[in-house]
Amino acid sequence: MLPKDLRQDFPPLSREIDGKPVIYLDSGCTTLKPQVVIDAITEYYTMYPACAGRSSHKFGVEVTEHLDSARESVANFINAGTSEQIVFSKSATEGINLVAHGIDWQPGDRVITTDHEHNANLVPWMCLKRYRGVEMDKVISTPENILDLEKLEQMMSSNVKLVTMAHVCNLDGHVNPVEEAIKMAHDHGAQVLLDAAQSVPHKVVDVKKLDVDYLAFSPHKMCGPPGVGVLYGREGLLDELRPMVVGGGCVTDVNALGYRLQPAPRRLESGTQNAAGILGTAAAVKYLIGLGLSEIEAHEKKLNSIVDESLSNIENVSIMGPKDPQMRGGITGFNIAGAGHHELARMLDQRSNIMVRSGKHCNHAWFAKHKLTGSVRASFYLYNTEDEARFFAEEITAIAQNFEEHKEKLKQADYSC
Ligand code: ALA
Repeated sequence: MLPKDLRQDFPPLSREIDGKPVIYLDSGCTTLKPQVVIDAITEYYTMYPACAGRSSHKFGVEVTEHLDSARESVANFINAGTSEQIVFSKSATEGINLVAHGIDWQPGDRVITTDHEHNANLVPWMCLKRYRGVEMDKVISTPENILDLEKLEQMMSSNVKLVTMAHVCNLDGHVNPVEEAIKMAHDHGAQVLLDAAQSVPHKVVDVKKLDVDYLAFSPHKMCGPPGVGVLYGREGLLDELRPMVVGGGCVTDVNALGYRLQPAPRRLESGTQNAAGILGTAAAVKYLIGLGLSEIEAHEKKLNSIVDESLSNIENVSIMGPKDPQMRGGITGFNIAGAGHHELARMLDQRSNIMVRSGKHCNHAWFAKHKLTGSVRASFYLYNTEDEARFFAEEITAIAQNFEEHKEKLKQADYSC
């Protein structure tokens, strides 16, 4: 069980807007940050606001030590063998690009991804296809939108260099069978990159147990600050990636003839690092470990089941992904027949400060393929309560029963402000 008083850790949850509390259900996009994370960021600016890994004065040494220890915490969090296997980038997107542009692609090499990837794990491969001639294919998912292992097996061949997929889908929260996919890819001599932006914040992720080659995730989706990403690489692999960005920090030596790159991770971290963000990330990791990832996962599933109990009985509501809410983590993606997703999101916001995301959720290709203009997505996290889940379900039920009337009110409210 999560502690009952943890909501006090999140300053925005004490806000009231128009006399009503805030119900934040957009954690799949970015989470709220607890005070300990805000404090860690502030500590950098107030105590040792220097460059890490550069200057030998006291501030420089302090910040370098804090960053080294942050790298250690992040490595332990996902059970990476050593902190050298952790690269700090500016986002998970950048981490994925470091792999995409770092691998030594040869003519005829192929990448296999899936048909439900977020743009961050699709556009980099499209880009390789467009500019470098790397072949790229997508596995068509099962009717429940899950990775189809049989189809993946049929697509594997000796020229597949990399298989990549989301660990957890950002549209509907389903977990892909990544252990089986990783084994299959390795049996065919391919490496695997997991986009773990929607899994690492919500469940125990152990890179050794997964036996994965690369894994990227986003601290800002797990109580940390934006502007930092994490890329994990299996021992030895990061040293083989060609740096995408070079300059200060990635070299041991430069002379008139050339340069010598540092070993990983620094060869992939050119430029001054986002020290405040990395220290905030370490604080977020500590916070999540203190609560327990298994407890967080169980809590989110409970909330999703509460919502599902009501929504699955409403005729004009269609929920995305697997039928069983236990298979959708903390995400409820849905549509109401005849109702616009953006209108629905604005209604929830205007009526009751319920903040959800609407649209294509940076997953344009999936919506294009299914001829849908978008969906509404409620994404729960550790600070949401059962009462909030029930209230959200009641609000959707009320709107679904009489969308047109609510739409009228939305228009009036829009014109009045
Ligand atoms: N990946 C983010 C989301 O799903 C942007 O909302």
